[in-house]
Amino acid sequence: MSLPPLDASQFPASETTWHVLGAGSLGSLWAVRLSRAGLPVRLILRNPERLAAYRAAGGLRLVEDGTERLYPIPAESLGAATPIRRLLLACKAYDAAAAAECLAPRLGPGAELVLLQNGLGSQEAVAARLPGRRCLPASTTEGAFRDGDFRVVFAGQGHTWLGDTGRPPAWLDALAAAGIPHTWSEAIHGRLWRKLALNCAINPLSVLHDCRNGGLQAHAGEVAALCAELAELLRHCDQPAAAEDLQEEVERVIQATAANYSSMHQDVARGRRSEITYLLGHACREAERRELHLPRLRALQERLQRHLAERGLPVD
Ligand code: NAD
Ligand code: KPL
Repeated sequence: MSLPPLDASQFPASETTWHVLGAGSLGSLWAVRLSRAGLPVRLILRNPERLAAYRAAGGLRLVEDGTERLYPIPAESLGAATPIRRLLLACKAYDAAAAAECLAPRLGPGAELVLLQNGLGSQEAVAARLPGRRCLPASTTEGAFRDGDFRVVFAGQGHTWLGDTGRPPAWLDALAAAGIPHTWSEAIHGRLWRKLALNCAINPLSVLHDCRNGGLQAHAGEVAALCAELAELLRHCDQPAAAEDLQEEVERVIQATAANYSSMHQDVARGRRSEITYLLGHACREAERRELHLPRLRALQERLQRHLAERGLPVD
């Protein structure tokens, strides 16, 4: 069977085309579902070499419920000139601003972006590079991981919240039709802050104690003290709802994910850069900006930075 061509230039982009930057875990998951629903999709890959590798691979491979399928979704490289109307930015937080800057000339006024980055700080950096475009932050509990080049495993059903204070875009219905469970949220910043606080309470300690999330049950006092400082920070950042019952939720998440290694633990164990700048780094910067004295959070950041530096990983 001959596969359809993967060259995006053979499929002119339309007003409704979804461009997806980053053929990694979440980008691939979104691209496949949008494409399966009959929506026009094109992937944006880093450079012509990655594009050639993608074509050689024949498309994206997604593994769902143990079954692998190939999806020959059209792709182009970052340097292409096609205008972009809708963009899913599906890279890590530390790559987001640079990617937005590269794509700025192709994103006309009124272009809409969904920002899938975890943590906080990257969304603002992206928006600053794209004045006049609508940047919608998102927070997701879906889980996926790469286990080969252009091969992604859908690991955990979840939900995505996205939004801003404007009117919900008409294309939300298409997301639902594509099987992407989501909720429009005007309070998206509160969600992002709450997730950041959970990540700050769990991820760094899981790295420093080199344990699965459940291993933190043996360090309950340390977790509780961190939660108290994180809740104080949230209240000073005008996020009182995100501060409510934080410790209880952290304990629930530790219990529910006891057998898992946190995402930061996995990054460090594999010698990969972590998103520390946009998680604990963001929390500490905001505390400093407000002249808040949060000694445990600061000490945690210093310990984590030392730990990363000893392993030759970026500390910020
Ligand atoms: P990933 O590393 O699997 O994928 C990111 C992809 O973006 C990579 O393929 C990378 O090469 C590509 N990329 C980076 N810069 C690029 C550029 N300039 N041009 C083209 N491609 C570029 O990352 P991921 O796991 O999909 O995570 C994306 C974000 O979602 C992160 O902030 C992460 O914390 C968050 N998140 C991920 C999961 C998950 O299960 N994977 C769950 C919740 C949140
Ligand atoms: O999101 C997480 C992560 O590992 O990044 C959880 C499971 C909440 C732990 O902080």
